[in-house]
Amino acid sequence: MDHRVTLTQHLLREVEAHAPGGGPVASILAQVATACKEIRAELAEVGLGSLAGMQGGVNVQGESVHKLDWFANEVFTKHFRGSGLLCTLISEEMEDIYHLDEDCPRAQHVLCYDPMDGSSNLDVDGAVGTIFSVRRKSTGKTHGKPEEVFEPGTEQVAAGYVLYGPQCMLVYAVGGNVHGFTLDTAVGEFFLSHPNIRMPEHGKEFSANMARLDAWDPAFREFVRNHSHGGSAARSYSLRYIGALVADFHRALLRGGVFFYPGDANNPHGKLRLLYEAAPLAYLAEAAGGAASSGRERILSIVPDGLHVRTPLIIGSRYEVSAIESLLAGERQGVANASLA
Ligand code: AHM
Ligand code: MG
Repeated sequence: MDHRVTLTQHLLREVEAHAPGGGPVASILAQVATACKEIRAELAEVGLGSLAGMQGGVNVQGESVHKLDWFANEVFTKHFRGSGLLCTLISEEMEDIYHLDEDCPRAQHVLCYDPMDGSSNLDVDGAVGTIFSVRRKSTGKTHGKPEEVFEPGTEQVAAGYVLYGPQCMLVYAVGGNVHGFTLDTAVGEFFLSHPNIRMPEHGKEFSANMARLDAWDPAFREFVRNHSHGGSAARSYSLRYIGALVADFHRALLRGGVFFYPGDANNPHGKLRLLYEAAPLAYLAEAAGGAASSGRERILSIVPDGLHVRTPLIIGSRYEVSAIESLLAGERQGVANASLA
């Protein structure tokens, strides 16, 4: 039987080699994987147990909380409290930072995460995910405060996601390398299945909530129209939308193409959160040779000024991301010229 590389073996080798101070980062990612296995086990049984349905109440974003949103967040806090691995947790489900005083003297890192991404899919047995990002804790005045993570996404030292689909996959990036693992449920281990993932230069699919088309910048409508079958562009696309960012991004990572969630007049920054959704996936996309933009700037350059700030997101293959950026830039130029005329 061929030797199979476990996630733990891989982390010890890869993270030590590529991330400064790699040892703790490898342990953090291994602990994230353990937490996600616990979440996955619960997801597999959810229709039979007591975690189906809504928790009641809304989170900091004003969104209804599923019992599994809450459960998944608890799994993370439980696995890291007292572990000595992390100083601070920042989650979509917690308004404030979760500072682990007792772990801080030793721990060197902060974890930003969305424990249950795409949770509206839970009611229909659709794909959901977990997104995670590791940053170094600050040693200055911001230590233990939200401002600790008010740094651009380039400061991330590792990022990744788990996709709870027909298979459970964990994908992580560190030091410009992206690797994917598939959970062998019989063994309870993630094994390397997708080494050195590279995002195709362009793809055949785009992904967006098309019900919002009329609310977006005209540039997005132009992209869709030009790239529809019979449109003016050389390439034409099929539309794919799962409604869980992890699942839609995963498809773009493996097959190429683009996902976008623009802003509109009511929500100029769109829906997706920078620290634990856009920035980690942007880190992965760039490491795999793809791109991620807000339409105005590189996602990894944006400096957050709050834990739950949002950003428009255009992410995927370089060709498609830059095609949309060019249309947006052309539109801004047109507006500027019109105001001068
Ligand atoms: P969530 O983290 O609260 O589940 O919200 C984020 C999700 C993303 O997974 C997905 O890309 C997006 O919301 C879908 O939004 P919409 O239903 O507006 O298309
Ligand atoms: Mg989310």
